Amino acid sequence: MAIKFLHTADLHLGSRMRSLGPAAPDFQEALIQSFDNLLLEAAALEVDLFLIAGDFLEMTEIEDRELERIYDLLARERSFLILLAAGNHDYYSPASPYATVFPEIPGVYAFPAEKIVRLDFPDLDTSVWGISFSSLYQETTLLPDVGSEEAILVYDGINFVEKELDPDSALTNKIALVHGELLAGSKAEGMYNPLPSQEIKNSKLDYLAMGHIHKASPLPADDRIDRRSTLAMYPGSPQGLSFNESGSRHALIVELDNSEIKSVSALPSASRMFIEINSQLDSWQSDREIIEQIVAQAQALDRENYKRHTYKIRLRGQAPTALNVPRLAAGLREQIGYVSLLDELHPAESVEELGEEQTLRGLFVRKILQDLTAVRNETERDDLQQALRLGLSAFRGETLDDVY
Ligand SMILES: [Mn+2]
Repeated sequence: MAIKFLHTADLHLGSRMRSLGPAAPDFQEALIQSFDNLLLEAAALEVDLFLIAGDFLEMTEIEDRELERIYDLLARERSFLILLAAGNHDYYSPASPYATVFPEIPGVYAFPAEKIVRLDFPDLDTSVWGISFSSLYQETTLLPDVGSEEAILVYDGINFVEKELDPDSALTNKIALVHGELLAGSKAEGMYNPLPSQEIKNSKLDYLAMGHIHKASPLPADDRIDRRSTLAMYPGSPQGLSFNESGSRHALIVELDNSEIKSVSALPSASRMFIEINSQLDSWQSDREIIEQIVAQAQALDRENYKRHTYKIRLRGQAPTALNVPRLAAGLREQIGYVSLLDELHPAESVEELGEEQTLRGLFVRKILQDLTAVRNETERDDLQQALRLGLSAFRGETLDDVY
């Protein structure tokens, strides 16, 4: 029988993201918003199961009011079940909400940490294995494989009912849910549940829903899926937490039919994005022209929602005369929201002429030009060009404390 499920992980709900400064509250809210959107999309797509492979909550940072909101979202009426395995940021303990409040929410199941549990869904002809982290670290492999179960629960449409252990009685579609680090080969060394790919390959699972790595696994083309092997995937974080997780993010929608993967597709999930833009400037450009150019670049990436994102913009090319970078940043904030500017501009003045002056400025320019002839890489060149430009600004008597 065919089933459809959503696979996500690493939501880190409740993360404070302090490094974002004034943008932090917007992104804290975006985390919860993105989860809410995923629940709504899952309903629209009529999935059977919603799988969360750990680091759902940022347990040491989450506020009680956020937890209440998440509880309300989980308790909202929906047509599918939510299954969760805890990771290193939200490990399962007797005091964790997974053990205290979650069991009261209908249709939500958090796998315990002390044993591998198999859940049977006879109506879906599907069994799901899973286990949670019990502490920050998990140095031995926990792969909830077919046959490794220590308890079986059968979903009767309302409750999970314990059944006698019978490993051979698993249903046709076989899925496992776990947080861990995928390793190449058969070596199993790591702090966060090392999962050797050889062991996964030898497993009897159809699909392994993983979490921990925030970068999504590449999507396999439908005609390239090895249907005799286990497909192990990371969906990546559905909402970026920093500029290390820039651009669009997604959850996975997987269709499984009689133990065969039919399709794996990406469901866009980020309500706000981290976006990096390089903008090439010319020395003749006015402030208005520069702002128009950068706004157009942001719009080209997301015409509808470009004002919701946060931007890191690298200014490159020739520095417009007496450019005031902080004022430019303020002008951009009026148009596109949170912006930080990285000044990587090159000086536009004729430095060779300046270098012939018998002045302190001439000496400074000659020294930099000499160093520039010996640079070993682009970074060194950019640094020297910026030093030259800032130095020349200082000689013109401009204040430097607002340059960044
Ligand atoms: Mn993790």
